[in-house]
Amino acid sequence: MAKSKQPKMVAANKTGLAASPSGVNRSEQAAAVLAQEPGDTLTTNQGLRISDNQNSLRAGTRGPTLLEDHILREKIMHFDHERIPERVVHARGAGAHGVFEVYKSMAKVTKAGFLQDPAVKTPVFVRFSTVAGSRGSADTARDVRGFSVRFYTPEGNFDLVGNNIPVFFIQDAIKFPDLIHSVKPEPHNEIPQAASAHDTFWDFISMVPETTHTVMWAMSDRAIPRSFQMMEGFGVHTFRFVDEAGKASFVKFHWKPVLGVHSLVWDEAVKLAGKDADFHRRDLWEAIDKGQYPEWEFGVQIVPEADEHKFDFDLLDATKLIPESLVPVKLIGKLTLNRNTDNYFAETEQIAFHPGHLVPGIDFSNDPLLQGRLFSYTDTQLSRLGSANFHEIPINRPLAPVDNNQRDGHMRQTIVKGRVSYEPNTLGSGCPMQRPWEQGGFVSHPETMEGEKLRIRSPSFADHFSQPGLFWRSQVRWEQDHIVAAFCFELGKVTVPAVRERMVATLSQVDVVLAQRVADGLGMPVPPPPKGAEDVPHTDEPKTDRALSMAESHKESIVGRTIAVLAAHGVDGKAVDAMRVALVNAGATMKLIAPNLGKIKAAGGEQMDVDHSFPTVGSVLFDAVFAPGGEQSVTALCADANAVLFVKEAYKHGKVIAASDEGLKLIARAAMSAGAADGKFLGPGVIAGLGKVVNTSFIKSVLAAVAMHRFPERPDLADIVA
Ligand code: HDE
Repeated sequence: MAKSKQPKMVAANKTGLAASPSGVNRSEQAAAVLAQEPGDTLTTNQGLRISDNQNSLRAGTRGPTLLEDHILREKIMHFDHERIPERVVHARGAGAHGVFEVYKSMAKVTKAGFLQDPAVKTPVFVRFSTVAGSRGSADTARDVRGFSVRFYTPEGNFDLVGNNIPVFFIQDAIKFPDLIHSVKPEPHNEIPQAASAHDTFWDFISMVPETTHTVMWAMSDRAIPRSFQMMEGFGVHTFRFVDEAGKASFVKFHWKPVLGVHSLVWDEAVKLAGKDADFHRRDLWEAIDKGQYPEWEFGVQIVPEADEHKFDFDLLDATKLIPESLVPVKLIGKLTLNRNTDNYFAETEQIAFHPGHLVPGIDFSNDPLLQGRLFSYTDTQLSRLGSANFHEIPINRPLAPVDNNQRDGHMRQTIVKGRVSYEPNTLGSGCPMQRPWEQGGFVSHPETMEGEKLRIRSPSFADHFSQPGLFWRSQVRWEQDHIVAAFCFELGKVTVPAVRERMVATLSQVDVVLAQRVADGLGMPVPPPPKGAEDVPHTDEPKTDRALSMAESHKESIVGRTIAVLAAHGVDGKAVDAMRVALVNAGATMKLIAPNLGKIKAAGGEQMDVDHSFPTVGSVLFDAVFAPGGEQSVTALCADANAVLFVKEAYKHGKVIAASDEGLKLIARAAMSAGAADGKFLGPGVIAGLGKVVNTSFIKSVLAAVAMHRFPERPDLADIVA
């Protein structure tokens, strides 16, 4: 019998996280939780060593199983209960650990401890999600993405539970269940999964004009990001910063991705749902695994309290953003994700975010949507995680000491000693004691309140169309084209004509050209705006705002991009190697795709490993395509329908197509098959390298083109058959 080894117990901090690569010292929490590595002896949950895990206990070799088999019963019982209810929204998510560092002290505006010292690395856990789909749905559905960040600060957990879209559909929390019921699969038949393109969603949206702004964003390519690493994050609501002296200012929170903001195109997103439903979570996992840590800069828009009423919109209205042209975003820190989870369920599934998890120096505003969220998040954790003690699950434990008089409850973990569990007390020397603001206690910002008790929407929330118009006007032509196409797709799936009509009438209040183009796509006239539309307040200032367009995003880097190289036997191996070196040095990944797995023999006789065969992948999984030369290879690929489709699709999706030497024939073959004018792909983003040698200037142009991300402005895309 093998010598039995004790299970290795790894000391971890209170969050249950083993020492992080960030070097954050959390050893003082080490005693609280032990993360475990698998040992070498199989046991029951009571530590009993198991001698046979293959056969249940039965009466005779062919007899019935005995109820006595406590080992079988324990194992099956645990298995039966291994699922918890999925989140009612944001069910599908992916998470990772990291650190946050502030650039310089923000003491002038907030006393929040983690925003004071650039030398401090605050541990974080981030969870990205889609909203509507179930846990097993596809990553690339058209949807808002959740962007939740937990800061484990010495003053307690601060959760910034945001989205990748800066505004929200509704103004008042009381409408949230209606909104979500409308977008979720319809209740009678549970169809469709993870999609807003159905009657009930558009029925609701077309009846509730305050949704228009967020709907414009949701119909843009922001709702189909290329990667979690390439999307922005927003706190959405207006919060407050409060300084040591108690002076408050309003603040909006932003996350700006270092890799820029980039998206998929719709046809790609649809195909990806089949080719790789885990496209986004895989991308995040692999980036961290490779040490290419995803980064975002933390930004704030600060508005002095005195300026609260200076805007054409209400700061408390979550359907409005503050245009960056009016209040610039100040970048104040950096978030780096540097460690994948050890266990998806224990960490990503069990983390329980809450917008009410604050630290002194950060406070709420009276946004009625935010106020409603403050009830919902604790409430939902009770049914999801099953106990009032969910804060004791390792991923939810604050680093800050937890000391109060709460005891007992389902699955209580902490054993608090002593007989005192009340306050005030003398038997426990008055402990634990409350702390005033000066000693780090949380004090709600004192705000003067007066008014009648009413169910009413403030008239300052009434302008539902100015900002959707600003968003529309700020998009470049191809972005507008994609928005029109998305509306045509979604409303085209609506079966009730009256819903389509109401929605197009709504769009006519945003922009007449938008409404006309969508109406044309749906084969209907633009209906007149609803009664009273002329009385709705409206402003066309500012005219545009650069920050609203993804076309303006920076495009200097190809980090995180994956480039497909199409090859068969006889490929120009030198070209492949030269490209591989250049891409890897620039932080990208190259994959060799061939008709079959295994190895191919290059023209020079060298063997090359194939990463994927054509039938197992598709161009949608890659950011760009390179077709190297080699007569034999190119001849084989030109005769391979999968290879030709690969190039056509990549072109149709606006991706870089590069070819050297005979590789150009494959591009020509694809262009011919795609019905391109004169049998040519016109570009931009089509890079041809002539001659046998793949030289520096060719490679440079390929890298520069990949950094541009996509070329959706290609004039011939509509004609390409792929
Ligand atoms: Fe949420 N939301 N929400 N939400 N939300 C949840 O809490 C809710 C809203 C957001 O990665 C739930 O733990 C109400 C805005 C994210 O675990 C639930 C209202 C924004 C996540 C809930 C809103 C968000 C959630 C479901 C209207 C952007 C995923 C599971 C008042 C600022 C968190 C859970 C994670 C999750 C309620 C509106 C973002 C039911 C009632 C606005 C990113 O409590």
